Amino acid sequence: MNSRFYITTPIYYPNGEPHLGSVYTTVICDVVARFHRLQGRETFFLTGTDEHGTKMEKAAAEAGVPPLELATRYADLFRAVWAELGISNDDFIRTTEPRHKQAVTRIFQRLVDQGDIYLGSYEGWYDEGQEEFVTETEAKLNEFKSKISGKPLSRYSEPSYFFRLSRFVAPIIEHIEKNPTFVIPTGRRNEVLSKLRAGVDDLSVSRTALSWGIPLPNDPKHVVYVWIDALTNYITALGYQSDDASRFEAFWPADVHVIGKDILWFHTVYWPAMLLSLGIELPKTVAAHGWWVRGGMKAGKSTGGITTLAEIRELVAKYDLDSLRYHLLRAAPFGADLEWSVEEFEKSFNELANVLGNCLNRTLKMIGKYRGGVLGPVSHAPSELDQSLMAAIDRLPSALAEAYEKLELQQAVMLPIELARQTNGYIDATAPFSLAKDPAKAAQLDTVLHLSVQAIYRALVSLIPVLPAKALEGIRQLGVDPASFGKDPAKLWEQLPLGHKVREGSPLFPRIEK
Ligand code: ME8
Repeated sequence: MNSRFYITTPIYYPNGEPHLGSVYTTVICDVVARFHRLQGRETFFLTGTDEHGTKMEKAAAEAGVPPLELATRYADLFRAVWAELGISNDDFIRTTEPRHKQAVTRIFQRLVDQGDIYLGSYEGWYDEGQEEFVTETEAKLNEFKSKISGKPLSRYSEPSYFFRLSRFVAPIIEHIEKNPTFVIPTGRRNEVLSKLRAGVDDLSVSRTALSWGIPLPNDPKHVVYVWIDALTNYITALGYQSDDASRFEAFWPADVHVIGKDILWFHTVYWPAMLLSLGIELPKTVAAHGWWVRGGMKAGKSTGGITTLAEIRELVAKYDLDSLRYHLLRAAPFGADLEWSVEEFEKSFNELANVLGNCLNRTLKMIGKYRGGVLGPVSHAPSELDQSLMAAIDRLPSALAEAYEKLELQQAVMLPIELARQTNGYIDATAPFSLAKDPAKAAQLDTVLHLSVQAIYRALVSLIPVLPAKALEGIRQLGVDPASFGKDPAKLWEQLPLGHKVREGSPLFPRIEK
């Protein structure tokens, strides 16, 4: 396993508040980044804002402020919200920062030097919402409306520089075919492959009709069209084409770009093509998650129906942040669409309370009552039930690592809960309260208490990336100071020693008054 890990979110348009969609992607990345940090990998987690282009220019005009002012207003809000939600990003890039603009200029010049840029004229259909030119066939197919927002497409004609995307189609197909995890989930991979095989035009990469962008080094009447400007953030933030490229050397290629499926094509075709032209390695994985939908349509700023920042804040205040994080990953397998409902959220919250919280609580109570909080041995031949719980405890670290590696995130968050569920069943079946009545069964009682404590401890450790506050609170109740983990990941998976003393507990997920 590589000792470094680099993960990115898309850079969001700062033309409105963060909402459930951007929170979803960002929380996914945060959980995965925290997992890899916990495993001892040097991790770099990048997010940021995409500030140039028609969309920003228009939003600014509507708000009656210069584009940079609008961008700054919302970029600051994004930053503040990520801090409020405990997001552990290592950097936040804004595409209007000098470090980005300077590197993009150099990158563009390199594409020119490679012979991959030529001047042509663009005429065609354009999806304003997506900032994307649409082919004649596709436009016709959707009755000249946006596939995403349903709004009418616009007609454009202007001189434009083109990037020789067509040159890279064959190598990209080959790369995707040879690397089954380059695009995940598999359904998305097949989608990209069949679209690629149908043929791809060269890509218009500059605009004259737009002034809000980075001027081309070779022809400043044009500005860089948004996708080159946006996608390159993943390397400019690492210092590519700057005076200090050490981060780029250390962290590139990215382990995973997490994106919504709306921007799959750009990340799996345009971006690799640019990288191939620049002679840079391709990212290892582009992982596309599903959409939060309402009434079958993608929910969003322009399409509506998206759970707002205010609603998210209200929920976090009423319940807690960790439960929201859990729910976002628990709600559906990675890649599937999701529909928000408070009832579904409450189911996840209750699962945490009734399975995890309850398991911790009853374990602490029992060991307190029967053994003064001190962990005894497993000193008799384990029963089948004991053995099955031992095996589950042993299996969890590798099962967890595999789930995170494959980005099976619903699995990753549920595996520890399943261990707690099994432990609850084990406690029900072994009935410690009746074992306690019979002095001849003291060794059996020790075993039940021992295994229950080890199991809930392991479940909580496994949940640190998902429930950073609650898991540590539970771990402290178990009498362990999380600081004692230090930097050695092996420490995490150590079992509690005999004679270990737990503390008293209080419910991790207190019942909510309705
Ligand atoms: O596309 N469900 O920015 P953007 C799930 N700037 N995720 C959603 C969502 C929904 N309903 N709505 C938004 C851009 N998202 C470009 C990206 S990257 C080099 C440039 C999330 O502000 C999801 O991650 O429109 C999606 O990919 C992203 O927000 C789009 O954010």
